[in-house]
Amino acid sequence: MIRFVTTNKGKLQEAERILAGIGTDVEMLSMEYPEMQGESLKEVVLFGLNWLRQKVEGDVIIEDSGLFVESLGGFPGVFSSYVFKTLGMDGILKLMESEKTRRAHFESCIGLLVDDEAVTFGGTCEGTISERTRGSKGFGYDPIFVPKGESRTFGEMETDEKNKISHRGDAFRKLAGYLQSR
Ligand code: ITT
Repeated sequence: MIRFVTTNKGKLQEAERILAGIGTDVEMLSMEYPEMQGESLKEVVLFGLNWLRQKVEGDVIIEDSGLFVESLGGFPGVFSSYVFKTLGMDGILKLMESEKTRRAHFESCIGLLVDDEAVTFGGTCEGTISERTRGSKGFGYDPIFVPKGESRTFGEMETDEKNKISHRGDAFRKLAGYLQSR
């Protein structure tokens, strides 16, 4: 069993599906931790883990993710959570209204605190931003992100399909490999 400190049930579900593959149960620890405004997701994760070190007992994971839109200079990136709550998906689509270059990618960074040591695992997923929202599965920006090689958005995919190609799937498979090798 491993504890996942997150407030996002969508993330939890994706993590559960992958870690079930190695026989590891995931328990949600729904609490907020400070997300410093860093340059990279890894910085944010390491800061969060360090803060949690004094607050929780035992081994835990956290995960920080972001959507990086090329024509917007990587925005919203590390500000993805704030931008989702303020501008939202419609705001992103509006910013890109006349934009032909729609390339974007998602990044995920998992931080694991194990035996008081911090280890990180990264994952990415290339794709494009759709012209309009499509689908209601998943969470967050899923309805406007079309992964490379697909015509559907993540919002039109089941969890297992998304996991196979997503940034989070990529990162959680690396974590699974690490946990198995210990
Ligand atoms: P935590 O409690 O785990 O921090 P959160 O929802 O705040 O949950 P993040 O800060 O990692 O998570 O997320 C940044 C934003 O990017 C947030 O608005 C998410 O909804 C969105 N996001 C992250 N991963 C996503 C994914 O796989 N698909 C769509 N949107 C995603």
